[in-house]
Amino acid sequence: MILGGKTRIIRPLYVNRPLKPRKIDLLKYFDTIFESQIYTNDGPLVRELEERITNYLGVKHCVLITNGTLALQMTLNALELKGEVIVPAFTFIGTANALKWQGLTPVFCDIDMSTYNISPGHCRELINSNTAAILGVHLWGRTCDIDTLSIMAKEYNIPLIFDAAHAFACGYKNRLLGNFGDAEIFSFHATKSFHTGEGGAITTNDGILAEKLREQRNFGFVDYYMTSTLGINAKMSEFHAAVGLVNLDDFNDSISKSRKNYLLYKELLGAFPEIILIHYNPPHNYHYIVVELSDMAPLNRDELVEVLISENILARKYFYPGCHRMQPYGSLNDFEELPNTDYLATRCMVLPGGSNLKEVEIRNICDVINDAFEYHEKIRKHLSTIW
Ligand code: T4K
Repeated sequence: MILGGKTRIIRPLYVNRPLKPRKIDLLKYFDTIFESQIYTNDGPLVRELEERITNYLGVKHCVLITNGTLALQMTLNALELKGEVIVPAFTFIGTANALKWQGLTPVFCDIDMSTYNISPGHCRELINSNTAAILGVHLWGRTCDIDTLSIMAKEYNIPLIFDAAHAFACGYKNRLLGNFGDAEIFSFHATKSFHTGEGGAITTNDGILAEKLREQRNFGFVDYYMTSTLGINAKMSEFHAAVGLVNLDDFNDSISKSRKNYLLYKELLGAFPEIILIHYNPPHNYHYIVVELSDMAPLNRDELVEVLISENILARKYFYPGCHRMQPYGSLNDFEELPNTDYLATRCMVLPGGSNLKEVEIRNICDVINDAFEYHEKIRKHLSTIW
């Protein structure tokens, strides 16, 4: 299509279409909401979902929050951090922004090429007397080097927090994420493997922290009149919790479908030695189809994304260009050097994935990649006339 003609893909294929909650079950929950007239403020469905998530993850406490960004901010606030926080630049901008909104300074760390996550070696180099905490991100559900980071955090007596926004149902050494560091946060945004439409959670095994977070999410109230802390409104509504309860019933089935789709991609992309599909260790949610293009590929990442978009395959360049090159931290021309981050940010892309994708759609996507590589010279010439 980029060279003319018609695309074979009529329905646009998005990265991570949301899981559809079953309507009948959702309406039953809505009936109970209308019947009780409790719409929000720590209602029964929020409490039920919190209990089911604690059981699912095997963690002691789950505090549901309006979204993942606020979950991060609340955690940073509850830990009363001041100064610098070491965080990878290769993440969604929301991770860094949560720090900035809390008056903290993000100090961008490079990534380890074996995990694409925070490099423990570089992290250690960045620690100084102003370091208030380490914030690791389990990008695409691949786990950070939790053991090394835990030892380091203990050694310097600083909190360790994990942004597990992508990582619901992913595990590390026989335990599901949500159990590590001082606290972990999840995003339950519509695009995540498990979602509540908008939403998030903080999980922790620290009961005092969990109690503080519960008060904090409701303006700091401990009873009708008195507050214990600087609070905010970060409550999840009953309607969002209802979506979560229905989705949780179907979640394991959804993971199986995502895994099947991931494995089909693995088989078909195996035909292209220049495309590396990132590997997942089980347990994993298999939600993201992340590929890295080697420098031997006939088209580079940006060229291939352009071709895919012209064919209605809405691939995304997550997480280009890296937070260190984005406002308010830097710009495309004014940034700190982070060699691994800069390398990956120009070579990685996310293809449509998740449980909604059909086998024929995956086959079509791989056929388009095949054609794009075959006609790479014409495509490159064409793109050079429009870029
Ligand atoms: N930490 C990390 C590591 C994160 O990745 C995120 C969020 C956070 C923290 C913060 O968590 P939240 O505060 O968001 O809970 C999306 C999501 O909005 C964001 O949640 C996510 N990470 C980020 C990676 O992706 P955009 O701006 O790229 O989303 P958008 O609207 O372009 O949607 C992506 C694709 O999904 C589109 O191709 C269309 C499809 N889509 C999207 C929505 C919203 C649907 O099919 N239906 C929908 O309802 O940020």
